[in-house]
Amino acid sequence: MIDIKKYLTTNFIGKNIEYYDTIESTNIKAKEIAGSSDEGTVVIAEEQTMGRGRLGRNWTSPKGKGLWFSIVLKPNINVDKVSKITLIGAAAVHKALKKLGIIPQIKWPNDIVIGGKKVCGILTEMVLQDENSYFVIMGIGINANLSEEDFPEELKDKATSLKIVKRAEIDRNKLLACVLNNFEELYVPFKENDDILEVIKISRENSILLNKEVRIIKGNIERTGKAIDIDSEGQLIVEYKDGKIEAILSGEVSVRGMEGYVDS
Ligand code: BT5
Repeated sequence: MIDIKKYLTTNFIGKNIEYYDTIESTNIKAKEIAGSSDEGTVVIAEEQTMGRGRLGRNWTSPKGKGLWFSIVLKPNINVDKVSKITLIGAAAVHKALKKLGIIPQIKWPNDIVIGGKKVCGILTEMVLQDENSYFVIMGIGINANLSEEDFPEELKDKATSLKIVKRAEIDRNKLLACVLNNFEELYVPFKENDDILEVIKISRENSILLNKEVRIIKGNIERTGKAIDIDSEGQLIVEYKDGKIEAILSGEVSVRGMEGYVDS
């Protein structure tokens, strides 16, 4: 059972919670209810039967073991700024894990990784409301209390959980509240003043990509270069072999040839 009220210090994130035992995907449900829900409404489920990653991938979401949730956001921002919300989510999760005594790494833009294995993924989607406005749904999956046997075979050497890392059961209520508290603190300056200074600092300082060789995959075009920075807009700056520099706003980025890190 998820009950976080006593740990929440937010003004609007998590004030309304829709809690499900089993659901297809919290992102799908959040999209359905976005129009009739207040900003900050959180949809959470004990289990997802069709948990989703980016580009139609699956997200393994076994019952009672993780934190599978989505937040309804209504920022009044241009479409090109939406990808920053994923970085805000990653920074909020990073801060919460640090409080648990874990120092994870962030794989720009949407993964949190511990010891080379993925522990959290973020899927940010937009829902068109009318011609000029849309809502944003940010879904976060955190592997809290999964054991080795809860992961399907193909994820066993790519994924981990907080329980595996800490060798102890995690208090999901405290962790979720902490993520939501951190998220609101980082989201409000962004929403009001387009300020993501702290988010960028966290992204840079904990990046698993910076100064590493990366493979940039866009559709079926693939290029290799070195990740040299995350700029103040949250873009990944990549220097290609031919010396050309590109700022990548979002998209598919794979890490190549890094010891101990298995790409997902
Ligand atoms: C993501 O996609 O990492 C975004 C995951 C978002 C999940 C949340 S849960 C709540 C909300 N509701 C949803 O339906 N989704 C969101 P991507 O970067 O495309 O990574 C997907 C890949 O991660 C898969 O192809 C697997 O290789 C791997 N994967 C799947 N389940 C995993 C898990 N539980 N832990 C670690 N890796 C996993």
